[in-house]
Amino acid sequence: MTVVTQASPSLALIKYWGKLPSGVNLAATSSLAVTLGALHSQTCITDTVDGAPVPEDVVFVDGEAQPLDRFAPVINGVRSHADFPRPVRAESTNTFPTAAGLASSSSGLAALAVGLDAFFRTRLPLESLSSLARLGSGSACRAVFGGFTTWPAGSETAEPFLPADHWEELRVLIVVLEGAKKPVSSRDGMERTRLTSPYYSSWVHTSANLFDEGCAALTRRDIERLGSAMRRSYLAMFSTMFTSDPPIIYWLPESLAVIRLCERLRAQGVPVWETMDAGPQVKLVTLASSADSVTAAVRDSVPASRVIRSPVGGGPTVEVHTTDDGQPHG
Ligand code: 2P0
Repeated sequence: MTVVTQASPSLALIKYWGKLPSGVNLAATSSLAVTLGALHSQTCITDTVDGAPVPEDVVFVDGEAQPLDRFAPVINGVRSHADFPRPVRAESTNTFPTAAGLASSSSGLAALAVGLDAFFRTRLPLESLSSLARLGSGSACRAVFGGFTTWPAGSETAEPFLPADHWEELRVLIVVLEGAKKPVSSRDGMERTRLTSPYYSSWVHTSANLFDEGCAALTRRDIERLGSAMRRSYLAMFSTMFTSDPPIIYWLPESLAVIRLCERLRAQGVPVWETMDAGPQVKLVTLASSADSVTAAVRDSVPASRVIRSPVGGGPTVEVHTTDDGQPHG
């Protein structure tokens, strides 16, 4: 049997940055996120290669064998519920740059958890898969649900907040400035921030208010208020990174050029608000009616950029492939 799953990354509008000192990937701040329907991680899970059983778990991402540390808790967690546990081979590919601040770990780990559930026929509730995906990567707990999600501080699982069709006009323009892997992983960056930034506790405190504001604005489809809360969230998050020791600076000069462009566009009345994650890319939240003009303005301003336009995405999809006689392969 082979199972193929697809999941889209979870882009935080209000950010998770920093873990509680105990537990595994428990967030210090509540986050609110949107699913990026235009981007996908695809994961293929099987238990045989060339007709022979796989001897031990192995995971590939974009063709490269991976250390198992972040994948093993997810694989073992789902497999512990299986009637017929066996080693698996998982191959994941991304339709976008990996580990470059485009939330590839959120979609990759979510696709893995959902795929393992289908592979082992464990039929776990999505809440359990969210909790298991979190063991691999915090933001992955949001990506097992589509649409808009929340992940409360300290919670083992994310929650669906609003469906994708809540705001069909909403668009995210992903401005890709560089495809290289980030110099500091999110995991290391968060821990360094928690331990060394003098502003860390202020960030955690401020973030709680921004989360409430972001949720209320999203419910009312109020892009001005949502954009304002989003902007304060990412800038407060980066302020803790800049003030860590040593500082963490993911931005490129072009990132700032896009931020400045958004300011100019807003001054002209265009509803566009930016956010950034652990990488140099900038994501612009706008409405479908402004997407063309904003895309053109970005290309004029930063010709080396690539703009990917995304609607709000749905949840993961699963395909199960068996042999012609309906029996599992192997
Ligand atoms: C987020 N980010 O809320 C935040 C905003 C980046 C900036 O979650 O250590 O890969 O695996 O829990 O989830 C990226 O970090 O980190 C992230 P781990 P993750 O989307």
